[in-house]
Amino acid sequence: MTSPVNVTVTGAAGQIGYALLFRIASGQMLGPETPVRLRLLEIPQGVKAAEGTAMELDDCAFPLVAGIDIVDDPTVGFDGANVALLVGARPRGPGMERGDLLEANGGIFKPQGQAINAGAADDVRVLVVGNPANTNALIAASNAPDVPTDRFTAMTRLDHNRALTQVAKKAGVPVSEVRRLTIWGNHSATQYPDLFHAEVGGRPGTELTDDRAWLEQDFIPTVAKRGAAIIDARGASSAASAANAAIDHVHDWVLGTPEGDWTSAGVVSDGSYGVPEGLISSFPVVSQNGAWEIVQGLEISDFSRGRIDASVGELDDERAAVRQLGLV
Ligand code: NAX
Repeated sequence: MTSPVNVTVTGAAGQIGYALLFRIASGQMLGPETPVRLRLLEIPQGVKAAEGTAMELDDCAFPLVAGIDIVDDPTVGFDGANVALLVGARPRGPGMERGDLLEANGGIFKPQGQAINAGAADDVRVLVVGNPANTNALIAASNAPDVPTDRFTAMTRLDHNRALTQVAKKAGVPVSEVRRLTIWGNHSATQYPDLFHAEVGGRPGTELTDDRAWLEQDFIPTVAKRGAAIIDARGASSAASAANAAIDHVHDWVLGTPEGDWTSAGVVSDGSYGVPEGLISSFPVVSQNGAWEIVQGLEISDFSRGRIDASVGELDDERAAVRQLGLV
């Protein structure tokens, strides 16, 4: 057996943390041969609940778990981390403006970036789940100058998975027959789920995009507003599906994406597709040899261009706001 991989999960006592840790521990994220040492990072008020989660992890007697630590200091939490899942974040409170939200999250992701820079393992891979995920990832990356920026990613895999199922239902095919779909831009209501390059049941996705009424009034808003629909139905935000997406993202990052398909992830832009360099934006990506690569050469229709630009514009505004706050 290989030596254990150090996995740090922030917000470990929260609802996504609770859905996530057991799946990591069971081997679903890094594979059935890879032992994990779990580090649960919480704020002091969350430590007791995290201890309860750790007790339950103990009670599962997972053979792959090499140890569990519970900490409230990011410097300790990220020391030696190979995989860091940044789930804990500050939610938007009543009357909070976007600037206040970005500032509050800067207070979390700036010190976490610094702690990753100071002590994480050389091969650290970071996935930011906590919202606003793209800009939180940008803040963390900007405060970790010694870590390559391509190790910082933001989660749009939940949006990708949501889109897969909507398309499969519309076309009456299994989810496994929907390929090469893309989420572009920000993990927010401006995100753009793109079907123009998709293959659905062996047929081109444009057979679906030709139905503009469905595309614009049903598919795109259903995917983009799914989070709000879940809150409305469940009385709580997405948790198990968010944890599942985080597992998928890290699994594919480390172990590779399937041949002939791609997925979506928030990765640092190299200027591809006109997305300003340095923004952490969702793109079509493949993972090879443990690194994400943006899929190149896709033709972008006028319809897609407008939608991508709108979402990327929002990311640009967020970057300007956190620059002004001195966070990046
Ligand atoms: P919860 O409120 O259940 O849990 C958050 C946990 O984070 C709490 O236990 C809290 O004590 C902890 N925490 C807060 N600040 C921390 C810090 N500085 N260090 C360590 N821990 C800290 O939220 P949950 O439902 O688990 O959601 C977590 C985050 O995921 C939220 O920001 C949420 O908006 C975001 N989501 C992102 C999604 C995505 O697709 N990218 C989808 C699901 C979810 O909405």
